[in-house]
Amino acid sequence: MRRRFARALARPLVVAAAVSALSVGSSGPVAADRVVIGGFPVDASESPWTVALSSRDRFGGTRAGQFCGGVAVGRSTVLTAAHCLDKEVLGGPPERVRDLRVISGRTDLLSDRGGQEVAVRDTWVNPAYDGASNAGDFAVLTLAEPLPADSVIGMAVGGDPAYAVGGAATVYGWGDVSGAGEYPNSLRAARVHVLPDALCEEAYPGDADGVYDARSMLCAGEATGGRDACQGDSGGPLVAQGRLIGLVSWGIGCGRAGSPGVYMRVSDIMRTLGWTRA
Ligand code: 4AZ
Repeated sequence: MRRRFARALARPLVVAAAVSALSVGSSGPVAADRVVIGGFPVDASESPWTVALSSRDRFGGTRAGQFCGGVAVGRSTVLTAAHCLDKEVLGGPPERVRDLRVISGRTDLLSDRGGQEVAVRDTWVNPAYDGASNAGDFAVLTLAEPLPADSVIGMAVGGDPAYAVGGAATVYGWGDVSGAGEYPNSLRAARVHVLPDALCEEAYPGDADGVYDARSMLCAGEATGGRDACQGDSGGPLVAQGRLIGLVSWGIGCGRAGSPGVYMRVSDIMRTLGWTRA
């Protein structure tokens, strides 16, 4: 089945139903071998810059209202995917979502303790974002209060060796672990590789699912499939050599050979925003 990136997110009730039916917590047997897709459990302290985007009003309280990922690049600045703030996802413009928050430093979404929840004071969605091609899929959130200084990750500037094809990278999130709507309660990570642009250009030449643009996007996963981001991971970090290189954005399905994950290229986000230094 071909699955567009925003489908599950656009139907929050599907997410809520899947959660109560499946309970794929880190203690469950299902979670042991399949995770983000093909991943493993991590503690939030190992990636303190990975945040959950949350609205309990919109997505229900079971998993603290988590619906997307994000990454702290400044104490009060979080990057996420533009499609996470689509009106189809949020039911209206982001400023109408009264309880839009980021949750930082919390591994298990079922626990009300650990880490902190910080209100989003302002949202800026890239005006060039195009939901048809998936171009420009990033947004900037400004927090009402700063996160601890050690919760911030540095961004890899253009030309950083962290972007090198073949390099190891890790993606983090609370997204679907199977591609069938199984949302874990605890944070996961998957080890992937930066793949040649040609693989994504071949996989996504420009049909209804999106167009791979090597300048602004980054191709990652495993050529043989198996490890990948999935629904609910969007906006979260792809990290290589300790620096942020990508934001989870889109793809067809999850973990399938021949359909790698597509990420926003962080160096291009920086260029667009006029951020010259990490
Ligand atoms: C999503 O909807 C999503 N396999 C993110 C990444 C991929 C697919 C879907 C890539 O958040």
